[in-house]
Amino acid sequence: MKTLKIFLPLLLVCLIFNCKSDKKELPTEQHEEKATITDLPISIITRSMEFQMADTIPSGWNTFEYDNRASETHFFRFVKLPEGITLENYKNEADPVFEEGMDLINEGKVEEGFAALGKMPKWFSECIPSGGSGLIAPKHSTQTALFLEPGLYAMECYVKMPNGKFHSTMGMVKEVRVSEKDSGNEPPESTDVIDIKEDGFHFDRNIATGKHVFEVNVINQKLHENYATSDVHLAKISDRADLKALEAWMVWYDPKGFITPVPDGITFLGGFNDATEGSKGYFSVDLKPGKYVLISEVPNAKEKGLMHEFEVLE
Ligand SMILES: [Cu+2]
Repeated sequence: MKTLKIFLPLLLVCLIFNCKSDKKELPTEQHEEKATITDLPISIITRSMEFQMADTIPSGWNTFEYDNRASETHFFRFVKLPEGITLENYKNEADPVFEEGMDLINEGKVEEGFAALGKMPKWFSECIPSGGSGLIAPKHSTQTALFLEPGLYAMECYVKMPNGKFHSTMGMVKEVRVSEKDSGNEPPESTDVIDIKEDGFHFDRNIATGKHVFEVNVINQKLHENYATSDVHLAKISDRADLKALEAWMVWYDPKGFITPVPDGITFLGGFNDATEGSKGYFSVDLKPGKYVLISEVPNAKEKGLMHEFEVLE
């Protein structure tokens, strides 16, 4: 476990931080229907196990419209790479370490698995989680507004396939250049605020049906046992959903965690992925009446205050 602790910060930082959503201009008819963020969105499409997106985007505030047309739950996150490191390093030096570690854990060799994860290259700890979307269900789309500094980024999804392989090792990793040119966009106006503090989520209200733009403020950030940081995923929960099962599923290094299919009765609707303390991001959702949960991808989310049920009223 000591080795895990050594690599976790890297992993966590690199894997877990990311996103904010921004604004976009939708076609008129859609504009009326969506909880808009603003300005022209940057389109991301997944049809299977890939990200279809521009290779270079402006810096500053951008809204990302992530259209998950695949049959699996996915997400995207941006990790700012250290100077001199490219996606090739990420794919050739970091991803295989995760794969080896996860394979061993899946075989029941937990200590060996964590020891393998400890072999992460030194530069990995210098990666900066820069936000991203929350998990998004198949055939759903989500808008996320993020503030990105210029630089080179790895964009990835590390949900696992039913065979235990990370999506990132199956093609869901992409190099993105964030240029010096600023988008000129302002952050969106929010309808609801979720603060992440030392004691978890601060968001207590039941809210009304309709369009919402959630603002997520990372006031306090921490690295959890699974090297993940406190982030936000929103899911609609049906009466048959087992929230204990969901809580366990959110932990990627559990052989049954972060693997598809997601637990029964859970539909993920986006959120705000790992980001550094002091950062902020937005995501928009058109909410229907029913029960929902906000949850972080960390162990024991409930007792950490990072799992919060609420209701959307008519
Ligand atoms: Cu994925």
